[in-house]
Amino acid sequence: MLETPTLSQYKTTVDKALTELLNKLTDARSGFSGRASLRLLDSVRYSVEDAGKRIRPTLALLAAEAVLGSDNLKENPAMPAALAIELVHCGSLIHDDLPCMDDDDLRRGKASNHKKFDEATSLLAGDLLLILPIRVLLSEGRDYGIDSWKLSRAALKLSEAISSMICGQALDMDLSTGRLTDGDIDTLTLMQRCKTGALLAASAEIGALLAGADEDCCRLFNSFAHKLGLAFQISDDILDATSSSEVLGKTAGKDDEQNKLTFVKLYGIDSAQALAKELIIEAKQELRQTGLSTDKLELLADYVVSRNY
Ligand code: GRG
Repeated sequence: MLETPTLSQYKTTVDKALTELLNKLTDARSGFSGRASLRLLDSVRYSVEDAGKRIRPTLALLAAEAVLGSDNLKENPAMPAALAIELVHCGSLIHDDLPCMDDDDLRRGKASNHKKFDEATSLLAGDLLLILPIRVLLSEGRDYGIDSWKLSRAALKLSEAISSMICGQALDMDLSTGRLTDGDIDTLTLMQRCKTGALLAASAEIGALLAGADEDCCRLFNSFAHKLGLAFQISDDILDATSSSEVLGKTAGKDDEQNKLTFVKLYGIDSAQALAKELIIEAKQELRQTGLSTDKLELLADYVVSRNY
C-alpha cells in the first residue's frame, strides 16, 4: 500500500508493531499460551502479519500527526489505537470470508483463513480479533502514558464502530440473500457507511482524539473519513468489476456473482468513478478549510481512489 515512499513507512512500522504485539500476547502471562490455543494463535497470526495495505492504522496515525503538527512516528499517541483498529479489520475480513458470509477462498493473495485452517478456528480467530483490540487499546495505551479518560472515549468509539460494522454486514446479508428486496441508493449508502465507513471514520477520529483534539476537531475527522470511506467502497466496487483476482488478491467479480447491491450496479462504472473522485475532493476541501489538512492526509485520500487493489 501506499506505494509512495512518504506513506510506505507507515505500513512498515505497523507491520513490525503488530508482530511485536502478537509476540507479546503469546507470552506466558497473557492468557493465550498453552497447547489449546496454539492453532488459534497461528490462525490469528496468519491473518494479521505482513498483510494488507494498513490504510486504517495509517489514517489514525496521520490524523494524530495533523493535530499535533509533528510527524515523529515513534512517539505517535495513536499507535495503540492504530494497532487495535487493524486487528479489528483483520478479524472482520476473516468473518467476511466464511462460507456463511461471502464464502471466499482467497484473501490478500493467499488462501482465506478458513481454507488454511478450518471454519471453527477461523470463527474463533475472528471472535478473538473483535475483543482483543479493546484490551490492546486500553493496556498498550496505558503503557504509552495516555490518560484513562481519553482511552475510555477511544474504546467507546471503537466499540461503536465495531457494532456498526456488524449491523452493516447484517444489512449486506439481508440484501444479498434476497431477504430485503427494496435496496436503493439510500440503503446502499447506509450499508456501506456502517460496514466500511464506520471503522475508517473511527480510525481518523480516535487518532485525533488521542492526540488531544477537541470534540469539534474529532467530528471533523470523522466526517472527513466517512467521505473517504464511501469513496473507498465505491472504488472497491469498481475494482471488483474491472480487475482480476491476481491483482486484487481476492476473488474478482464476486459482487455480480452474488447479486450484491453496489455503486457500479446503480450508477455504472464511469459515474461511480466520478462520484468517488468528487467525494475525495470534498473531503480534502473540508479538511483544508479548517487548517487541519496535511500533505500526507491528502496523499492518503488520493490513494483511496487511485489504488489498483
Ligand atoms: C468480526 C469485526 C467483525 C465483524 C463481523 C464480517 C463483518 C462483521 C463485517 C464485514 C466488514 C467488511 C469486511 C467490510 C468490507 C470493507 C473492505 C472493503 C475491506 C477491504 O479493505 P482493504 O482494501 O483490505 O483495506 P486490506 O487487505 O488492504 O487490509
